Amino acid sequence: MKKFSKILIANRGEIAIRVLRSCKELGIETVSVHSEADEDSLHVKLADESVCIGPAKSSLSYLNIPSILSAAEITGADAIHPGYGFLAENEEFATMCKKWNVEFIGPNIDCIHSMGDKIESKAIAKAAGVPTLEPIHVNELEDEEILSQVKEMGFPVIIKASAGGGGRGMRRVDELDSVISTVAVLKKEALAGFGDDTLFIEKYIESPRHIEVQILADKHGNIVHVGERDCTIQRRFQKVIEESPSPVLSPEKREEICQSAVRLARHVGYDSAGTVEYLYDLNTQEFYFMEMNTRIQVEHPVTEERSNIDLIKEQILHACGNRMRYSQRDVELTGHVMEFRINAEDPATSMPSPGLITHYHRPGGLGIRVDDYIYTGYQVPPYYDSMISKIIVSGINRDECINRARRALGETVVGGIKTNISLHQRILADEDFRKNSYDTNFLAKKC
Ligand code: MV4
Repeated sequence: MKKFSKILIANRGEIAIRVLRSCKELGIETVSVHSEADEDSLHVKLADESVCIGPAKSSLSYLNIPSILSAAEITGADAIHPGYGFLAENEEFATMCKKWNVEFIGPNIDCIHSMGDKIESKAIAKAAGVPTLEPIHVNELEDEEILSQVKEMGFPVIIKASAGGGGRGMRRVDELDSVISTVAVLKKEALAGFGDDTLFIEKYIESPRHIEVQILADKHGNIVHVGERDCTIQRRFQKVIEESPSPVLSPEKREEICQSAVRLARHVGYDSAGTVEYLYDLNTQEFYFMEMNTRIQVEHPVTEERSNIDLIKEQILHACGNRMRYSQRDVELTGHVMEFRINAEDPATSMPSPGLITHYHRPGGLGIRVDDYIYTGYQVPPYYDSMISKIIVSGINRDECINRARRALGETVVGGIKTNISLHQRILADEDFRKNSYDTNFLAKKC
């Protein structure tokens, strides 16, 4: 087995710790990096060594490419794991890693590039035979042509920025009179926000579920899927609860959606861990490709708990050139798993609530996994993402999972700051959630 000797982890919080754990089990030395605000963070204490890469502000530290590459150089790291967020899907960073002869643990640069553009990735998905919503290419058309094509498509439609994401740069439109004015507003917003005013229009799905498929691929053309996750419970485009299996898919649809993700991965020459996102239309039971995320995601533990596969360990081994240790037949998915993102935030307003954790008690018992980075006496800094912990709950079926989750969240104590634990408890008590009768509008309507 080929192995890196030292990996630098270019991230913080729970994901930095999560990556450290896989490195340690592989016998690989670890370097963490930290900002001036993170000197007391657990990812610094748990690594073999740590390098300060800049001030608190992430643009000057966790996003500071020269600083991170210098840290790799002086510590002799032969690879960098970016985690998620920050530099995980940054083509320039992956290119700089190659130039400085340090392995970027992720897919090849061509995949990062082509999947980073919504219009290009959609065209590639279509070419791979993956169902897509047919786009109207706004920037290539005169106003009159846009209107006639939208009329043919039928309302409602949604206008999206090609460079947008996370719900930014998109608007639903319900009548012809608003199309041209909304295009103008979104173009301006997209140019200011992403430096690119490319827009497209597609049919608006009124009652969608967000379903995504986990992919694992090596550098020798071997690709498997590790089942799907249902991430429909979101608030303002932030995922709140993720689960697997999706309770809305028939076995036949599940096989279809998972195989289509493998087809896309094969078509683009994918060679790492990745996720293909879909909208699943509850009214027609059809699924449509949305985007592909070329990184390990926050909710990867949901898949790990159902498959018993350490996705980050495999990702590291594949980056080093090893062959996949699993065939599709070896991937066995069992039970029902849910992940609850615990955020340092006011549950009433979703505003961040950083500060001193005066007391922390994490839940335990059968079927509970906690991926966190906080401890009693830790000061949650105000500069970064507000997620402090993920509680991952496994059960034999969805009912047991829900009842176990209510028990586990009830045991959890985070003193000194506000958290969204009460929001989770309200969702778990909701009749429609329990009956699996909801779409992506659930939290906007209810909580
Ligand atoms: C849509 C849609 C309905 N129809 N596209 C929001 C984030 C971005 N990744 C895609 N999004 C949506 N695209 C069409 N054609 C509804 C959403 C959407 C959504 C999607 C997934 C999870 C939660 C959501 C909440 C609101 C809107």
